[in-house]
Amino acid sequence: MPVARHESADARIIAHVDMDCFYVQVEQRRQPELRGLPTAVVQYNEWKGGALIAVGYEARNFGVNRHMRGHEAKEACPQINLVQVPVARGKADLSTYRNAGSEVVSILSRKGRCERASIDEVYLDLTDAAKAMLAETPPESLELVDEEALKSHILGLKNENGSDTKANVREWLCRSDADHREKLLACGALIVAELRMQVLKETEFTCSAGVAHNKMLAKLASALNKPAQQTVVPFSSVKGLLELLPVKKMKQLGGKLGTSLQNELGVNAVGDLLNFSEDKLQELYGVNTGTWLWNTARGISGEEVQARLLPKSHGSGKSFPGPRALKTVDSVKHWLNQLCEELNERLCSDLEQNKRIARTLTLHASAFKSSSSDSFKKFPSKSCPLRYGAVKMQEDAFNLFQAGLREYLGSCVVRTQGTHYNGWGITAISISASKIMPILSGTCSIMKYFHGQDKYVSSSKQDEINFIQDAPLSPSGSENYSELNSTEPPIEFSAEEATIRDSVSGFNQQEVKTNTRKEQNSSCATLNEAADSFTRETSPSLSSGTASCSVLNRSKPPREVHWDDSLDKSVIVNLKQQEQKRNASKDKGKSSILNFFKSRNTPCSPCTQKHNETIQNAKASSSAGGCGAELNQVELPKESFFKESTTNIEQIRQRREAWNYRIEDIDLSVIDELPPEIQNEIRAWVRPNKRPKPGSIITHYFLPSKNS
Ligand code: TTP
Repeated sequence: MPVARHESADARIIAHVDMDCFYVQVEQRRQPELRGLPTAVVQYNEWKGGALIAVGYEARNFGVNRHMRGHEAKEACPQINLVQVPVARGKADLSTYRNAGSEVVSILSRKGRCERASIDEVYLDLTDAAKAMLAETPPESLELVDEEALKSHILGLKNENGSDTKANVREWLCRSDADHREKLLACGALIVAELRMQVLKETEFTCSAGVAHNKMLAKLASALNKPAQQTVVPFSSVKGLLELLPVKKMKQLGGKLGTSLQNELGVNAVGDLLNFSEDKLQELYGVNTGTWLWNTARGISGEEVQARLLPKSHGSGKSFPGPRALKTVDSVKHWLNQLCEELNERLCSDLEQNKRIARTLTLHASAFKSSSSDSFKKFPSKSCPLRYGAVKMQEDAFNLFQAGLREYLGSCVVRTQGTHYNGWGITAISISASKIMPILSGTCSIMKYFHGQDKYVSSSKQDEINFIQDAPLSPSGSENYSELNSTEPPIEFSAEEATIRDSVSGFNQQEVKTNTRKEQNSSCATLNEAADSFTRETSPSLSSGTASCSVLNRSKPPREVHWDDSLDKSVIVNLKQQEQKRNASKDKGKSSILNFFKSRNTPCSPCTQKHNETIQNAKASSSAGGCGAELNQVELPKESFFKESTTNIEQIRQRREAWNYRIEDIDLSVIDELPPEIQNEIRAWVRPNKRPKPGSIITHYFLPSKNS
């Protein structure tokens, strides 16, 4: 549902930047001999030449469009170059495109708040930059205006009597009698032109942009003049822009709501909405949507540009149209395994580079039943707490699938194995990771966890995954399903085969900034920093009596579907594996985890220092070897740091105070979801007459903050 937001009276300068035929440009940069030639990118599946997913502008001149397959494109334009999307694990691998998008974002974000809205589009809030320009070098004072800015399309600016267009634009940009808001808009246009030139210079990519007073108008404007152009929307031309705009072209109106406006109210253009009062629209569509429609008709939108350079979710999916539908449990399992491997790799990379973790795993599928009266029934989407590690994720995804299938078939019994056709088929399947949040180190991260975690996070046993949430498929059907947030633009799932464009779809976490940082420092350092959090967060497991890093051994089945388990062990194993690959040549035989401990010279607290010392000691007694062996050998002496946790309540309180941690800060509603030993201890805090159980491990959940 659209959300009506109050638009501030202060002028804002918002830009929407959209790359031109993005995948084609990426391929043309990779193969410069394709530049200037008709080119399109086709999907992995080769049936009829593969589905076109991106079409270059030279090819568009021949009538080639995205709804064609390769063969049709060849008919329309025999000389067209069809480049196949890169492939990994039997499916499209979009990492090259995501990374290319990151390059662009890193440039655009230099001038203002930047929201990465999809793999190739970005919103920018340039209000501050525009104000600064107006104060320091107002356009009217400029002797020379950039050529790129002079090519701007200013909506509503008349070019009378064949006058020089650029001269007109120059005059508009440099007006001294314009009102403050329009002057800021002119500054915005100059800034965006400069940014676009910079993008071209640094990445060789062209982009188009819209510059307006809000996101909605900027987005509409960026599509008006492509490729490599920009369009500016002064207030005075908003009415003209919306007057004839087909409702279905407006963001949020492409689906059922737009159809309802057309069918029920005869509203075909956004401007037609002006005929309805706010009351009437509220009466018909509810207060919020009614107000949103009323505002939209007037070009009013208070939606903020969110500071977001990283994706809100990651998704991986594949479709199996027509005869390729998956009809056996085994085939579904095979593909789920591929998707999970990819997703896990991306999540680990996100964790390593951005120190973010995802909380929720969701499975979506499109299915059919061969004999059914309710053949339109949708395959229910299923979610569960996300556990890191490909194997765990594969298990969970498969359990989600089975639960969905049971519900879909209306049967309690579903074969868990088999190569036989059972009267159902899967035509698309995807898994996504959402509720991604940063992990901060120490107490802070734990606090965040307690306050930020979803109430439904379960601590149920691994094999009894709680299906905590049925995430419905998007209204438009099966295709938009890597996105869990309905306010986001839909993600298109291309007809043949798709790795879903993550929500805010599909760009990678491999932020250029982070990459640059990574290049500057050693990748090990990044990993170490990430592992820092794990050290703390793994403490409960490490201290649980049998205290040993053997818990990191992947072969040991996990006890619970719970945050600490899902994060610590397998993530470290994953990170370790990644780093081992990188360091294989120079660091043979050494464990990255142990390297990490070794490299921590500046402990943030006495406690962590002891902790690190303990592990260092343990390391000293361990021999070099493979990951599992080495980690298994890190036997933690029971008499050391962990002994502290068995002190009496007074000591705990003192330590707690020393850490500046307040018990009131614990969200008690999540206590039941913690491991039993932690529950006992927190309850003891809450009811101080009850002593914590010996062998307490709570201290490790509330490690000192760096400052204390
Ligand atoms: P778009 O921005 O929709 O299109 P585009 O950049 O190719 O072309 P335009 O200049 O008209 O904006 O999509 C960005 C990329 O996303 C596109 O290059 C390929 C990919 N994509 C898909 O994989 N599947 C899809 O269904 C769509 C629409 C795009």
